[in-house]
Amino acid sequence: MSETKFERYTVTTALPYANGPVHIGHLAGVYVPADIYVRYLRAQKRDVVFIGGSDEHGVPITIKARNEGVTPQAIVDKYHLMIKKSFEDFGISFDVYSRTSSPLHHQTASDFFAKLLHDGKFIEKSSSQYFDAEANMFLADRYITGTCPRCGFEKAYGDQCESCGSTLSATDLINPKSALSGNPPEMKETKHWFLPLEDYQKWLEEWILVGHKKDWKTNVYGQVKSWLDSGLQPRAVTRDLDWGVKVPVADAVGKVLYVWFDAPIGYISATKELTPDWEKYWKDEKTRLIHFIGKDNIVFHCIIFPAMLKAEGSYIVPENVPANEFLNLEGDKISTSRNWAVWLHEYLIDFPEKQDVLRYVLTANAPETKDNDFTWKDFQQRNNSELVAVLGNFVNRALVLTSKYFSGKVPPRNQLTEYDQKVLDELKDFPERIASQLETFHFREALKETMNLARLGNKYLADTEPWKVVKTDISRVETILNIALQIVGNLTIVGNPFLPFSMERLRKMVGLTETEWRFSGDTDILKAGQQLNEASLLFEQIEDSAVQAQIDKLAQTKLSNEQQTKTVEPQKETISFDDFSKMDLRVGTILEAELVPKTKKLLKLKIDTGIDKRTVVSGIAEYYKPEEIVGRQVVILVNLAPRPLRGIESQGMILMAADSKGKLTFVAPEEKVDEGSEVR
Ligand code: B3M
Ligand code: ZN
Repeated sequence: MSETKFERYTVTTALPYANGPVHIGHLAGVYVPADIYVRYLRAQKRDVVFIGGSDEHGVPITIKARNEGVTPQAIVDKYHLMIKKSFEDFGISFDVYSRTSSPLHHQTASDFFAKLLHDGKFIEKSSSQYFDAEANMFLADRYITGTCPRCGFEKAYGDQCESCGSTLSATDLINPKSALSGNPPEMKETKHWFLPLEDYQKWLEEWILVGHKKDWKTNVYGQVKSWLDSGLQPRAVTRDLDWGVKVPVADAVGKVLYVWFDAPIGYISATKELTPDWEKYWKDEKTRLIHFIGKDNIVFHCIIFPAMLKAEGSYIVPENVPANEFLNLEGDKISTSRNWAVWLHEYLIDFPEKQDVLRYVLTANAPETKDNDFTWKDFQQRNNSELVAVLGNFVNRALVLTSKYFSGKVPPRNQLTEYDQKVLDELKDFPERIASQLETFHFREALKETMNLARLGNKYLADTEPWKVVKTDISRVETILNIALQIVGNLTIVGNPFLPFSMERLRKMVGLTETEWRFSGDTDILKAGQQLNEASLLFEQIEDSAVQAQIDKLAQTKLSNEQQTKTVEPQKETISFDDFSKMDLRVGTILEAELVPKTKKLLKLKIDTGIDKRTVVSGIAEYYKPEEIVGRQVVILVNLAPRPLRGIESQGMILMAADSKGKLTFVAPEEKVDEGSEVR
């Protein structure tokens, strides 16, 4: 299993934004698979650099800093250290974990931009952008709020409405306001540099659509294809902002490189930080460049960054981008702002020494081809019935029996039965199969195969029953345990990329030091006569109470989120009693109700007001089904001037209570009263 074309590997992982801690979604999508891959490559003695770092620029960081009244640098310092430490503690074995606020990165990104500028690779364009005169600042989309044109939510952002989920552009917002001063922004001309992506369209099509149809994941390939099919456009690579890598042009005051321009260059700066010999990892065709990312980063890594690298001219482009889909948590999208996540640093405190359990669960359930769900019950189940019951149990039985019958010395292998031979043959095939899954980024499958090796061992012991045979045939027991121990020995190698902490402990128990892949498949990996060390349990049961505590913690989060999103409208202007009494409010009974044709929200109601029976059109169809409300009493404003709605004259208005999310519910008398009763 050797790859002839490539001499070395550059493996990068998406640089997490340093504005919050890392959660299980990041881990499952990017860092765990990348770490497994790199540990495997190292076991194959391939030349590999494993690159990570924090992405410390971009608007969300400046917003967080402003909200907390600190500098952006203070924000990124805090989270960079926190993220770096939790990766270390979790066994993500980066060769370098850098950061994009470092001077080396600023220099590298700035030089990269300058070279492209010098080579005429950019177009310069002026356009009108929102500007806050009081703050003297151009406004990034996130700095503008206003009413969503789609759903009417009043606190939508310039790039997105968090109420209805629509993607917006800042100029779509109704009544836009600057988040800085609260004033309506003005439009002002500003100049930016654009990378004309359309110039790279042909080349990208050749390289990816033709060249990588077979070896790239279908989710990645599909996204790239749809971008290319809709035609690439020039993309702005600079921004008006005071946080980031300064645009290296004399008159570009207050302008920085767009975060998505500088961040991927961070991979290069980090490699420079790691080794003076960095160029061979970036500029030699014999290097295999692999980007591990989540699906939301595909366009940046498969189109924009490659176009940048191509424009620069001296770099290689990625050979594969095995992007994952998303991991949800307990059926809900993971969200930093809603605190809906399992945070790595908290996991490490709540489950000390259980890094491998989480690594295992996130791999076994990895969102490789579709979004997947993490649940605490599944976490417990996979620990208890897979890690403990299969892997841990097998290893423990093999070691404990060896200790009991042979004082912990590896017994010799005597006469083999056909079954013994078959098991040994199967054992020999495992490493190759696991390797080929790992080479092609099928980490779930690779892990499943690894567990199947432990299953093979369990079944072998169950079938051969050494604990019974021991009474009659000790020589047979020697053979059985020798074979079981060969499986244990092999597990320490093939299991190491997935479960590095446990496999290190296991290696100590059996006295192995090597993790090199070439020692796997060896049916004499543990030599007869070799003394084993004392065995201890590899995995422990996780009790109900431990997962319940996590479930409770999430329930608490949900509760406090609900409370936080409840916003109360401020009180309106004072009115006189006369103003109030102009309204004629009556109790009526709904006689008939039907959906207004071709609408989703409107019901046409026939109401007995006591005064008459009249038609009212009401926007409540999302909350009430027509058949449910016939016979109900409601409060109706009867002297509202009639108005046509969808061609129907509405003669009054039903009173509804509306919460901050717009949910409507009837206001009605507590007990049945006569139609026409006044409300006052
Ligand atoms: N920080 C976005 C993200 O964390 C971004 C990745 C940069 S990779 C060069 O999803
Ligand atoms: Zn909306």
